[in-house]
Amino acid sequence: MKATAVAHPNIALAKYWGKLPEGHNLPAVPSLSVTLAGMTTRTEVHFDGGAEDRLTLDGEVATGRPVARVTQLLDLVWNEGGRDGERPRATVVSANDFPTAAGLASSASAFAALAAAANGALETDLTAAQLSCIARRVSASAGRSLFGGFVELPAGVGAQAHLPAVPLAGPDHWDLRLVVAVTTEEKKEVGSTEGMKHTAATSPLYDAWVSSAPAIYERVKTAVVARDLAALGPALEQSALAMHATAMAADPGLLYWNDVTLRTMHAVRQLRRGGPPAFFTIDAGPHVKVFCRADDVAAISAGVEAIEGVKRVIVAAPGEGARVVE
Ligand code: 2P0
Repeated sequence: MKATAVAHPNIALAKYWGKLPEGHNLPAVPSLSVTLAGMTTRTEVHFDGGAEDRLTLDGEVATGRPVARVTQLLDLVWNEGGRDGERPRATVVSANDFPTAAGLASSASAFAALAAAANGALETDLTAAQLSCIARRVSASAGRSLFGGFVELPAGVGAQAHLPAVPLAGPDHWDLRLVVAVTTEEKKEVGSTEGMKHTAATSPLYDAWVSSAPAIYERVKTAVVARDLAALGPALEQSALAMHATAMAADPGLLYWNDVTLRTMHAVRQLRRGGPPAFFTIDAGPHVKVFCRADDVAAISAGVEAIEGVKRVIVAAPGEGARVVE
């Protein structure tokens, strides 16, 4: 009744932003991500009974929504795994070896690790696809971290509950590097769940985003399959900028960028003029994530580190999916 699993964050090359109104946390647009090596969430689940589930995150006892999401996920593993009766409550201890404020989607690795650990502890023998579907229902991007390498999450259709992410190519498919420019040590103001709900409800650009995102995603996918960075770069920048433009047009507008975010985008475009190819993406926060070839990572990370206001850089390569380690 006890197991430990690890999982890694992922960064979307084609962004997910917005959910279908039907429920089950179904994405309104398809996304494509790369799971990262190096940064790890390690989660132990022990179904040791008691009145309610308990969660310790990075050494601190958590309460409220994070615990409710843990309970939701553990209930799903119990039910989908075909276990009957009352689920024993669990003690969950989770820790990240990377800073939560660095915009590296710690909810993705957290719920992927939790799904894998719960499946191990309960011996429910759910497949990676089933666990991906369960994690996706709690946090959509977490569904992608069940798999390593390059991973797709299709858009939902209607009110289907079953929608797992799908592995496209393993971590060895393409030796890309991600250079994260950390632009502030402050935590972001508006969480993703809340931000996308607000965008869908109030942005006049939301319908245009939903109808245009699939074509951008197809360009990203074709470029990833062909390992074509010159084709991937413009598509991944367009995906991020279209997502942010849509969120900025909400009422009131969501502005995830700071001055360093904007300066870094311009500097990355300047760096690649005559230099090695490098392209940026930005999630629901102020940090800038720059993709480049492994051979160019020293030059690109030195260039990014030198941008005024960048606090530090983190470099990551494609990595493995979630797995039980104990
Ligand atoms: C993504 N993001 O595709 C996009 C781009 C952030 C910006 O998925 O409400 O934590 O839990 O499903 O998955 C972050 O949102 O949101 C995210 P929920 P999630 O990576």
